Amino acid sequence: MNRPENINPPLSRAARLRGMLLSPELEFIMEAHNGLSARVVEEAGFKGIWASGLALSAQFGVRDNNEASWTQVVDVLEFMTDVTRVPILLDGDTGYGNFNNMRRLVRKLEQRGVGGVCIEDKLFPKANSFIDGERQPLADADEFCGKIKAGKDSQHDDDFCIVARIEALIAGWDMKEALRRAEAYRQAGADAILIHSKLSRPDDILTFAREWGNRAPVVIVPTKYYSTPVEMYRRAGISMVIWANHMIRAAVAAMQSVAAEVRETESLLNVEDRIASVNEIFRLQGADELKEAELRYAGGTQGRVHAIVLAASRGEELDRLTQARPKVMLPISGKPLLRRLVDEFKKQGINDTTVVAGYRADAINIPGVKVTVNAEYASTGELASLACAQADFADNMVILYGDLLFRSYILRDALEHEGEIVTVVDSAAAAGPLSGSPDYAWCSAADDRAVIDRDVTLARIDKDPGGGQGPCQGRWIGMLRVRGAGRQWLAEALHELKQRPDCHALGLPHVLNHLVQHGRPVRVLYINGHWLDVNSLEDLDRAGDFTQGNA
Ligand code: SPV
Ligand code: MG
Repeated sequence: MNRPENINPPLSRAARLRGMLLSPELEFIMEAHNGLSARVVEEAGFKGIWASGLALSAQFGVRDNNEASWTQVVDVLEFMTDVTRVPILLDGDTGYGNFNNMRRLVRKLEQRGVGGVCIEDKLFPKANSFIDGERQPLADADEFCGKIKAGKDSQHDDDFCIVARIEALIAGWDMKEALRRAEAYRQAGADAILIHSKLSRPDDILTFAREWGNRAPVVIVPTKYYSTPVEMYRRAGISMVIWANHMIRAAVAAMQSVAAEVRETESLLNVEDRIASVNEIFRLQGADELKEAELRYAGGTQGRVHAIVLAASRGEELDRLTQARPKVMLPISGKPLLRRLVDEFKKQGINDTTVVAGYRADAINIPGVKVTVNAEYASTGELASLACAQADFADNMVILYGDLLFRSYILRDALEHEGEIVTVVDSAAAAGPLSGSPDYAWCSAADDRAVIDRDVTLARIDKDPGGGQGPCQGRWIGMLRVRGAGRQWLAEALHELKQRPDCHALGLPHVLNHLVQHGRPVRVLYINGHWLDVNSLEDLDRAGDFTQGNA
């Protein structure tokens, strides 16, 4: 297929690094030492990154003497290239060995998307140029030329850049030696020359640039002569400036200041506003992208189940026990009912829970649940409570009363059921009579405990045991599972029922009957005991036994 002429493939990072070295503009790259700092540097607008040997060793907490292995360095580079698009120039020290190590280094760097490497003409293991520089031995120039050639011969991408760094001025040699080496390295194939100086003024650098006369791009590191205006470098025809260690130094200063202050004041108050927010860290980590990916690949929130717990009522029958708290906060064997429910949810991987509270909503203090209040709880039923949670409706949810206790398999089976709307019906309760105000259920077929997964649907739910046709098939336990189209059916039912003048008095059974009447298949999952709800003091005793495994 012909490519339209005006569309070019994006340039590789190596090509962009090469472009910066060759451009007539003065270019700047900034140090970074891990994925996060690389991202910060790119966001600040730098067109390239210096993966500094000093900063990389420092972030490991080791010295800049090749104490970190080259593969450890390359592993960090992978994190850096993963989160950025701009080219990275690695400070490859001496190439971590001889010509052969250099060949392997170049291949590995290309594989990880690094745009180029800078090697310096010292001996392995090297030391930082600013520590006793003049006592540092230089590499033999011929041997170093072999290393450059070996690197160039092993690169696959023609644009991969090898920058040769001259340490002659650092090691106490003269300008002549620096120029002699620069020319030899250029002839060996170096794409640019980095001339390093530890003077506090740029004199050496400017002399070198003048004598060099642009035979190959010149790169500088003005760590020591930082007060020089960059305009001087422009005029001197310098190609690229490396700000070589300023991210690691900024991080260290900030960490020292915050650590000291928090240690001293035993408080976070003074530091909170001057450090990055947790949300900013999430942003830099790319949390939003993961959310989008979930939508694309995991069906968004479809995979996640949201629990909605109706817990607005006081539980009057429990009298003084519920004076200061709603029923769901009553402790059963030392643990509030709602806490037990949330623990059951977690067992099934449900981590999103909305509780619709009403009576003494303020007393609901279970961590990790969202509390929504039905302010009209005293004069409305469950339909109104459910409507309060409508904003949290999900494609996959379970809706249940807050006073339920059940064995874990009941929720698990409800979640595994494939129906769009599934009611859990206890067939053991069909024999009745039942205490409390049970919801009797009439179903398309009775529970045949010999057959698993029969396609049974709900016909009606009623508080009156004579409210359906013939004897009921069981009791709805107050658990409803909704998924896929079921969510829409439920929303429509709520909308239609809210138009009724008696809507304030309607409960969940009305919603289920409405769905059935409108031809929606409300499926039945039969169980046989293993649950209870808490309505009376008697129930409370039984609940204690239940949670201790005696019921
Ligand atoms: C580095 O950043 O590790 C460098 C530059 O090599 S310097 O520390 O200035 O030598
Ligand atoms: Mg270095």
